[in-house]
Amino acid sequence: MAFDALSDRMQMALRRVTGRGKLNESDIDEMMREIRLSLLEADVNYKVVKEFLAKVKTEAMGEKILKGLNPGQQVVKVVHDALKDILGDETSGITFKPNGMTVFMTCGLQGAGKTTAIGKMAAYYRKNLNKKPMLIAADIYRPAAINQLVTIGKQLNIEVFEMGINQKAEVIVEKGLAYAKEKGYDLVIIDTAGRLHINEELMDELVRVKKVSNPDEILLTVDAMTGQDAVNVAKSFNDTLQVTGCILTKLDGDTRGGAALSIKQITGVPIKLMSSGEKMDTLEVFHPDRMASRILGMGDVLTLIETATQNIDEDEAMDMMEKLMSNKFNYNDLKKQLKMIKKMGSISKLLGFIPGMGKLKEAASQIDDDAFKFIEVIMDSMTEEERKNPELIDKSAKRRERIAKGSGRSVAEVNKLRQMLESQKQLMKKMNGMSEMDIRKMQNQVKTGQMPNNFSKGKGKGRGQFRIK
Ligand SMILES: Nc1nc2c(ncn2[C@@H]2O[C@H](COP(=O)(O)OP(=O)(O)OP(=O)(O)O)[C@@H](O)[C@H]2O)c(=O)[nH]1
Ligand SMILES: [Mg+2]
Repeated sequence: MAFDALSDRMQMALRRVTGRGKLNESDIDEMMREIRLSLLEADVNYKVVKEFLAKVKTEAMGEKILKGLNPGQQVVKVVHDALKDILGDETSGITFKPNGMTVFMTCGLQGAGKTTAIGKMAAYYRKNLNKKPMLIAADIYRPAAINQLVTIGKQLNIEVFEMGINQKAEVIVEKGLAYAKEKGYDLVIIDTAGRLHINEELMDELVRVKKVSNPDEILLTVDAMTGQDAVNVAKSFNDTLQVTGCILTKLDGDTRGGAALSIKQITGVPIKLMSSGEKMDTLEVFHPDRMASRILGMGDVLTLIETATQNIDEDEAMDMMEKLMSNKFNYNDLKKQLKMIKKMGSISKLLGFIPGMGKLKEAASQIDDDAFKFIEVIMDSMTEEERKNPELIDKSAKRRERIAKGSGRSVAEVNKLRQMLESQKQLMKKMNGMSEMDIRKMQNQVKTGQMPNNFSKGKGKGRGQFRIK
């Protein structure tokens, strides 16, 4: 997974200070040394590293911190905020025209993931904003490039405007836009040719495409795997085209983090979207605060909830949350939950979002669909009363035997399932700092699109435990 090494080292550095009642300057210096190494190793630009450390140092050494309660946790918050700042501070939205046709133009190096990201954006905004997208194939240097976009369009059932490779890119774009307008499309995304290196001729072509299309967004795709080299590339694209945002791609790969952590600070171009897979539904809005939390192992409950609400009925999800919190969770709920998980995607991906669960990710990636099946079979062989009142099963060995027999599974497996229910409850106890009102508040913010980005210190003794305010 992306940023694993960075994340591990940062967490190690923080462990030096979290949970400590008192901190002196040398504790902080040692932590800073480790953070510095972990950032440089992740190929973060040295200027960014320097600024980052200066910021952490000033804040962490502040009088308030050293005299305050739980200084360790306060330092974690300082590091989190500094990391969030270099990632871009606030979430940068994508601009849509209030009425009429919005136009996005893409640019980027060869193979950075432009064409793939175009398909993903079209699918994402169709699903989430009800847009009617059309794509324009203006990469005229390889016939295969047009075929690739056409294939993606077919797969998503989205129209692709193309005129082969014998017209100039700007001519295709001009005609494409006129066609889209006539057809009533309200989002047009232009695919452009990739460059191996920055090259004046092709840059000029992009300038001409920009001129005829007057795009609302000029999105630079940046391969997260390329480290801080990506920053120089971004700089030259930005100098010529005044890029409005970045799409960070291939975050599913084993990237170290250099590009993600350097690009905003050095070029001023915000990362707006991130893509983490070859499938068409792997695009997400980039939230600097959540990314910072993820890197520091603070989990990402909000993204989890957003993913959940995108794919399942919101009321059902909140109902489930409330049940989990109230400790009334039973087998019927577990059944529903498994169904939801199946709808949302892999369990390991979801676990990565929950605080403290990062380490379980790998274990969970081994859970396969077959395991789900046997769990379901066992639950099917419970009576409705048993499903509603798990303690009936806990209390009676006879019931457990009957259930095992009825499902054709072993008693040990039945017991495994009981443990699973229990661990779900335990998991949620970890989040028990949230009252029902907080949950509702959060739910509303998720609904209205304004996410809370403020983490507050937990009251617990645990190291670096943060709760959503
Ligand atoms: N794993 C992974 N692969 C990706 C991602 N985005 C794109 N790819 C793959 O990267 C390769 C290049 O992607 P394209 O979308 O064709 O890149 P491009 O920028 O359009 O390339 P050119 O048109 O040649 O300039 C393809 O094999 C994609 O499947 C991603 O987020 N994760
Ligand atoms: Mg392409």
